[in-house]
Amino acid sequence: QSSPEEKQDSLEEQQPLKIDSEPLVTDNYTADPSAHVFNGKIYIYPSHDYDSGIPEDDEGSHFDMKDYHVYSMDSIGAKVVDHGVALDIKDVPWAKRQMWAPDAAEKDGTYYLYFPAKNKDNIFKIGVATSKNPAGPFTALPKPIENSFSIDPAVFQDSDGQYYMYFGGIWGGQLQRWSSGKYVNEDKYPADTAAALQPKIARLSEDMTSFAEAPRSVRILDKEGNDLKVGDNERRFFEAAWVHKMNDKYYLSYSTGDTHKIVYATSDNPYGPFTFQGVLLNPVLGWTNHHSIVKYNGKWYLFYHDSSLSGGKTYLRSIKMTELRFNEDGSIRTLDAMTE
Ligand code: FUB
Repeated sequence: QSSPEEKQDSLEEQQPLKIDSEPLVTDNYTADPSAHVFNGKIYIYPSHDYDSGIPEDDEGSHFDMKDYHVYSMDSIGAKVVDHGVALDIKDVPWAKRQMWAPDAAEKDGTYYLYFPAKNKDNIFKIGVATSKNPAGPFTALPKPIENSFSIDPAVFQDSDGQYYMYFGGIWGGQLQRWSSGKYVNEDKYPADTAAALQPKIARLSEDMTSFAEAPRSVRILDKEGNDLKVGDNERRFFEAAWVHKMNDKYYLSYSTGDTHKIVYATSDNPYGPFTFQGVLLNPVLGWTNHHSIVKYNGKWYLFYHDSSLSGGKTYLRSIKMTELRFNEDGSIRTLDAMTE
């Protein structure tokens, strides 16, 4: 029998698990997959990449997406069905460009598609569209969610029936421009030693189309209880927040952006603070790393993307999936995707 210290050591020495999955979709470029189980099937809500010809820059202008498709699978490993265009930017009165990573939720038989896009002033806002079918087509509300900003909405339904939206992303995602509570058209970051910018959370109203409260920051702490710092690029929040709950623990996973990893932190409360735990997915081929986690028939699955199908073009990505493995203590095994 091993002592707790020895067990800890062996977990720390664990090697990453190698994964090598095939793209789920090969006739479109797809990214940022948000997966959900609705009516016993797996539905995937990804971004729809295409080559707009816009040069790459730090604001992500090359991600100039203009519609969404929804995909479904009857079960794990089943054929992936493309349900066609679920929402087109021309049908969203307030949105002008860059339909980035979406998510979806269901309540009382209505499906809600949440999506970020830039408005006429080049400011990211988060919109909602509804449908009676999880595959769409969706009808957009005429205005974005009041008090919404930045990118990457992820809606988590808690066991008590409450829904929370996590959102935000720095750099091109503009979170840094809202530090004062108002939009400032300038990219200023706190010093490297200051607390990092944090993802936001807002509980959704009963109607699912508005915030029930002002968005709050979600603190992410190290094991000593200190906020992760701006200069801690290996661990601090960049974009792509996702929350799942396992054994009464909330797992917040997110991308570290310029260090290209998906990492995770845990908490006993959906509002946090969360304590940083480790790396869930090492860098993939392409600059961005973005994922979702869903339970299906008792197993947990990671949906992610890489740029393998386009031969490494960062703005032409493909969604993939693999099983996620947990250790007995609830920690997540690190996955190593192929990078070339
Ligand atoms: O797909 C556009 C953006 O790239 C997403 O919103 C980010 O999370 C990153 O994956």
